[in-house]
Amino acid sequence: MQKFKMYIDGEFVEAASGKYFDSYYPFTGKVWSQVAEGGPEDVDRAVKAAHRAFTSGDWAELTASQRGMLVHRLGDLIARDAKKLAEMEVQDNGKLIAEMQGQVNYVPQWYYYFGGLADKIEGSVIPLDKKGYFNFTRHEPIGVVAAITAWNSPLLLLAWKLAPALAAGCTVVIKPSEFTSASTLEFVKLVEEAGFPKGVVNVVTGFGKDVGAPLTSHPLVRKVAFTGSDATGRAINEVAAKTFKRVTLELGGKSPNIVFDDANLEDAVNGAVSGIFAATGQTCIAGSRLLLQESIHDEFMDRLLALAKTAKMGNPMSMETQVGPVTTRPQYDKILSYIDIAKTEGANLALGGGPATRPECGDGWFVEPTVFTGVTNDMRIAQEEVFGPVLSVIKFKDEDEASRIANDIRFGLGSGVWTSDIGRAIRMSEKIQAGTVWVNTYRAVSYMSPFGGYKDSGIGRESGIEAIYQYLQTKSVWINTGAKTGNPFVLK
Ligand code: TXE
Repeated sequence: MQKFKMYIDGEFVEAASGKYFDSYYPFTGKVWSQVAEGGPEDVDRAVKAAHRAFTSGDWAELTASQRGMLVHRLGDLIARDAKKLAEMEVQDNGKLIAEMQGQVNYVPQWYYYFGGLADKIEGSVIPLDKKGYFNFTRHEPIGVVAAITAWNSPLLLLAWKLAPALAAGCTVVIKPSEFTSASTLEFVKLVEEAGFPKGVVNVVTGFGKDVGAPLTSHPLVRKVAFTGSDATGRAINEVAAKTFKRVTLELGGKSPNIVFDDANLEDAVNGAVSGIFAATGQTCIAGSRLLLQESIHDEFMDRLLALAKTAKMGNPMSMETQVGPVTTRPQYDKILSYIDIAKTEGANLALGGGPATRPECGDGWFVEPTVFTGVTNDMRIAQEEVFGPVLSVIKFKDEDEASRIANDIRFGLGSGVWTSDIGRAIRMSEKIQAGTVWVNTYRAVSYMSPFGGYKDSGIGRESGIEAIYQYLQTKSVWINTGAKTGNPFVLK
């Protein structure tokens, strides 16, 4: 049985408790490895190491260009080992190898982009309204960052935090999900190989209450970057507020995917299926509310169900598989409980509706691709994040009603609009309250484009130039070039 230690101050170490916990392969439901079970003592050691590395020593002495080159080198090493890292992710989260290979192959781009940005962060000279002073600004790294990630895309979600944090000059303590720690611990070997000084990147593994909570409340941590549930995001925000930490929170969603009657229906059906069944629906941007214009509802549903029925389930390591298992046993139970909720709420079950018992699914945690029609937006199945392959279909009459339904929810992460009318596309993109609007496409992301949520879907943005400023703080420097000191009792 493979055992993974945590990584603190440049060394792989056991937890202070000496304990390990089990990690499961979702396709078989069996334990495949064990991970060191950290606690508050390990968190304290890691944060102090990160603080030391931030305040003194080699990292603090590097120029921005040198820092950027290290970050770039890390990207090269990930590209070299992408296959191995992707296979490890599949072991832990059961997502398809086809999806994880694509994802991990793309991860280096975040390190290249932010590595390149490291030495292009310029302050300004302010054209002051006062004579006799010179005023300029500097952008300085904020300090020790806690990066807390979820289980659905461990290395991608980490790259969104780590690449800008390191490029900015911060040091980091990573807490991966207890369900998927292995790939992060394999990845951190590359951090060492790239030549980052010890203490700059640390990984403490364990559970939310034992590791996540003490990390979030630690006085030496200046910023928390988190991806996960809105409930945990809220708890983190409350704790972080007590010590005035900055936060970036990427929480879940219940994204509307809206199809108008002038859309290319074949493309829209593909977009709707990819929006909810790709990654077994376990993505924060899942298009889990499909809004269909009344006039095309029946034809669209015929086509969608025909396509969804062909989805191949089974071994996530096979390139043929299209829908894999659910990542965790609690998540499997949660999805099934939401299917029951929808049934009792009176939604019409049009497809699936329970555990997958196909032989190719073995003992894995599989749920049949499930579709409910006749959903109204006030039902729990329309309002709450399921995070699984469960689609709610809602009818609408016109643009006004579509945008009203789309926005009648506390979330605002992703959204899709399918139409051939450019004016309508732009109008809808203005009306929808969400951090991303995709027009005639769905589930596209890039290291260059800001990503994040409106409303309860989060705070701050990841990716794109603005992401690096979430790890920087601005200092204003005033120099007297000849102004009289004047009356000491009044503001200058
Ligand atoms: O999430 P948690 P879970 C949603 C999805 C899913 C639900 C639960 O709806 O069904 O969340 O998943 C750490 N202080 N998303 O339980 O609890 C935890 O150890 C600090 C959406 O996995 O949010 C893990 O590392 N940290 C999401 C991380 O938080 C704490 C992706 C996320 O766990 C903590 C995944 C605490 N008090 C699930 N408690 C997305 N936005 O994509 C836990 N953690």
